[in-house]
Amino acid sequence: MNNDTSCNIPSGCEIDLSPAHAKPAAMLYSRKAQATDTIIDINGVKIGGRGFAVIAGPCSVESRQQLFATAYGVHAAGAVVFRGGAFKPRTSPYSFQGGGQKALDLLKDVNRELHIPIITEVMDTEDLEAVCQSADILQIGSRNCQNFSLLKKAGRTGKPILLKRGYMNTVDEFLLSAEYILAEGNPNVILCERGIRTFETSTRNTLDIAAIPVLKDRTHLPVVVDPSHACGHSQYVPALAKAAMAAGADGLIVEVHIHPETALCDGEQSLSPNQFAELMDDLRIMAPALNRKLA
Ligand SMILES: [Mn+2]
Repeated sequence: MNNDTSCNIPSGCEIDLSPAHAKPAAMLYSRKAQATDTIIDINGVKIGGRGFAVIAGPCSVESRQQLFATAYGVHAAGAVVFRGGAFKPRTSPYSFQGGGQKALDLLKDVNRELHIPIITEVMDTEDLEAVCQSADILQIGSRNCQNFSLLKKAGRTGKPILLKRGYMNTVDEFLLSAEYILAEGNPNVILCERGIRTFETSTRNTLDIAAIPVLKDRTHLPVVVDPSHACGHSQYVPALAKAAMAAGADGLIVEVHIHPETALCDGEQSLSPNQFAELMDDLRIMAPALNRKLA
């Protein structure tokens, strides 16, 4: 038996062991790095600061008719950014996976007609270029909150990014995911609390309302809330949306469908355009008491 392991092994190391970025004196997301709130400007639509920005639209792009009818409805009610999924991270491989490039083209058409900024999810680095062509804001979903290669590459596009909290991620982990984007030189990160997984089953997830003041304390980045995925039932969405505003969120992202009962995805948690308009009316009444201004 030969115990001499040093024989014939060359010395030195050909692997670069240094991290891609030198650690800053303070985390870029922190109030120490920047005391004042970040305000992200998307073609004149501001997210962060005193304004309260509401993003709305269907879970998925299904057809031109569905998309435009919903877009006109939410736009008239005061939504300032339009959402719609083209690439869907579905739990089952046998569920509708999204309309892909055709859906992206329809979103671009909505943007041209209504001059409303578009947000849509990017699931894969290979779709980044196509999504950047149609979207004003890239959404990184809950399941990809710790997909670090996607975070880095999406960060490098320079596009504003709405990062959803992973449903099993602590606030610290969530902030470090945001740091990945910031470290790429992209300061335009919007954080989104969308519910975490707990033992409770009467709602789809548990909206972590406390995460809003915690995040506002620890970071200068804007914080929006997704009450739709947090609870999973449309009848609870308005209450959670109002709680989010009261707790200090900078905005909402809400699922709205022209016909929730026939939606291909997340219909049970989608508001109709009329229900959405009622919610906006309530938020408009609440805002001055909270020193907020509905954008
Ligand atoms: Mn959805």
